Amino acid sequence: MPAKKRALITGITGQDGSYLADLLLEKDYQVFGLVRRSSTSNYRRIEHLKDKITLIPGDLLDQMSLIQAVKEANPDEVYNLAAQSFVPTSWTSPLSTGEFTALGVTRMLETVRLIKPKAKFYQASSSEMFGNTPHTPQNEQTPFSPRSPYGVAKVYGHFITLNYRESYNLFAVSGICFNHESPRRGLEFVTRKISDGVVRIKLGLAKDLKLGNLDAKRDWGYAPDYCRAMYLMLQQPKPQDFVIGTGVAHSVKDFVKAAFDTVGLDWKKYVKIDKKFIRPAEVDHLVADASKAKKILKWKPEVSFEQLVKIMVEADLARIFKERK
Ligand code: NDP
Ligand code: GDR
Repeated sequence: MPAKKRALITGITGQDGSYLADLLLEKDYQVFGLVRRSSTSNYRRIEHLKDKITLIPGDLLDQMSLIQAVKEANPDEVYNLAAQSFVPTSWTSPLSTGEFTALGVTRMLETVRLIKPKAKFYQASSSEMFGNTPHTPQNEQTPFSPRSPYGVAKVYGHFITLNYRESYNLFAVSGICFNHESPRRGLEFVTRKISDGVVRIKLGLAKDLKLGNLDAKRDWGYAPDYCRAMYLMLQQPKPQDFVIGTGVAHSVKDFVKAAFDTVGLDWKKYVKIDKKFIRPAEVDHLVADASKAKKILKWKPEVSFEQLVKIMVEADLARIFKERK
């Protein structure tokens, strides 16, 4: 029997890391996940996988821990998903965001270069790198114009990945993913904040939902679809970068309306604007041109915006209902 393929995922406790682990296990990989210590366990997204994966302690800030992790996992594929990923936090903690989200990528690349240069490397780049670009839709050629310390850090991570590919001939690629959501999305991101808030209002547990800018537009897709694209990128004969998104943009208001409609409530009665959630600089409108991924990876999203909203609201309904019992 051929040996199983081995994958190391950084950020395995996050939304994407958990779905990617599900996918790679389905494909019969041996999955290793880098986990950093925190005072309380943060394994809820991978609880169902704990007997099937190997967790390795480590931190993007600690080069030695990364070296140990790559030695132990001896991976064929490395997915670098770990980052400080919440845009507002990047203004309150710009330096640590730079350490995790920018320099952390170099630490992972250096580790791979030194310990396992044949491993294929995926970097989680972001549509936030496009920021306030005047070009719509955005593809692999669109110039970057980031609007937050997070966006700036991701641009660094993107270019250092490209540079390691060109300087050292590593199979290192970036997926420029647009927003992707799911019932496993962190509660601070707008879609999950809305699906959770709507359910709380419906069940009489909250009176209103406080949000920031309702006019921003994003290209929202379903996280497992994007994890499939990450996997496909590392199965290609040559390393190259891809934009991943649905090609359809909706405003935050559209998401709000669709979510309230799902439970039969009028959003205008419940949504309040709170200045606290308005950002120092906004990214107004992002929408993907993923035609390269469609052509080369044969990738397309399976879940529509309307289905996504329904999946998220219904999952929060079921969860909160269960918690209350
Ligand atoms: P999450 O915020 O859900 O997960 C982030 C992960 O990074 C967590 O597992 C977290 O661990 C880990 N992490 C953070 N700092 C460190 C560190 N210093 N050392 C080790 N691990 C660390 O993000 P997503 O799953 O949503 O996103 C995955 C990646 O994709 C991120 O890089 C994000 O920036 C990027 N991205 C996401 C998009 C999206 O729409 N979801 C779109 C484009 C890019 P812990 O549990 O300990 O906090
Ligand atoms: P984003 O996602 O910044 O695009 O980054 P987020 O869901 O935080 O914001 C999307 C848009 O919603 C507006 N908004 C609010 N946002 C939050 N979080 N909370 C609110 O109350 C609120 N009200 C309005 C925001 O202003 C913004 O315009 C996500 C992250 O996953 C990044 O890591 C990733 O790189 C990008 O998506 C692509």
